[in-house]
Amino acid sequence: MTKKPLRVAMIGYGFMGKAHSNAYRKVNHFFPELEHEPVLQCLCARDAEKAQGFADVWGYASVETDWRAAVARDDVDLVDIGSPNVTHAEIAVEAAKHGKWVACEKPLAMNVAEAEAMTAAVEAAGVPNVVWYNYRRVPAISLAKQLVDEGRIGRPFHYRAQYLQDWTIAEDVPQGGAALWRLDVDVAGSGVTGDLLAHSIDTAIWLNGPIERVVASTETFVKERMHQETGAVQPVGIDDACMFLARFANGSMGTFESTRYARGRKNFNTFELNGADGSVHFDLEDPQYLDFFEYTRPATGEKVEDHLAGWRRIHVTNFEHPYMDRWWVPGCTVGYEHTFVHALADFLAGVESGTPAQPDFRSALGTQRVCEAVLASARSGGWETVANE
Ligand code: SOE
Repeated sequence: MTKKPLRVAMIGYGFMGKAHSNAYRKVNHFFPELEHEPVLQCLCARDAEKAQGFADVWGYASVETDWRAAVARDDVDLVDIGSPNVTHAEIAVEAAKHGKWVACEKPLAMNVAEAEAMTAAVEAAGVPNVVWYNYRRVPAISLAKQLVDEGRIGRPFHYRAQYLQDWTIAEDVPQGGAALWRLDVDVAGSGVTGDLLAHSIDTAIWLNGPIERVVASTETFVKERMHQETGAVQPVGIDDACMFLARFANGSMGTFESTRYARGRKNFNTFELNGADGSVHFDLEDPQYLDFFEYTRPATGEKVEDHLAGWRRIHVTNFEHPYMDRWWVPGCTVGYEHTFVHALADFLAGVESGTPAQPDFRSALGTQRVCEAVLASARSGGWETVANE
């Protein structure tokens, strides 16, 4: 099949620039039926030398140092925003105006106002759009979604999520600048709420439906840090830790906790959903497994109440499991980078079939609304209603 070239302008060469570039390079090898073929057309970043270095390693055909030039190019079809959060809105809106497809790293924006403007822009332009909430594409998490859709959880009662890291405990970690912009509120928008809980919220909404109300508490443990770019010691404006309670539209209750101060936890992203008929549990530090407790067999309604009742540990590597027929033989695992390949494959397949893959900008706007309600509640101390559509 002759493929349609999809010429990509990648904005940013950090952690996500690498993760996305890897997906563009691999996707056609493992999803050969796709009609599109990503072409690494242009890498855009402010530092020309570093941008060229990255472009050389990954095979980008050219380099731009001004994102406005990159998004205006006639030889670019898709703009991928992998630069810090503060840049997302302006680039996305401009890219949409130029009729480009837009892929944006999470969280969609600094706040709801920006996310609304971005969503309006891509929808007005009618351009394909996607947000890289990659964890939906962990095979075990996709399997959890399948179990929910198959009715194996039944009436949901509880959803609990944790997202824990430990890399900002030292007081001499600066804020701002390369690799550390996540600590600078003017660049990141918020701390763990937008960076980590946004993932947990996206997964939760996907598995358990809309969140209606939240009550939250946040803490900033280290109050001042040196800013890497100015050398000045400045107040820290981000939330270092956040916990919140949630009420879902389906009547279930949720608890969410996130911090960058959980010593020993590197990327500990877990959730558990408990329903009348079953439960699922997932832990990203053990990502090949999904734990499932079956109480009611959906086909027969039979209750599993005998001496064999118990949690089942599913090694999610069989051909029957989501995405796993694309990779190796059963028992061989896939990892973090594959989630981006899956996300890209679903995005392209969605455009090609006419049924857009999720999460698109509108879906990510929903997550942004929950984040904003969480931060508002942390300030007010009371329950906040999520401004769902
Ligand atoms: C933060 O440390 C971070 O890199 C997030 O920004 C990513 O979204 C997350 O997946 C891994 O952790």
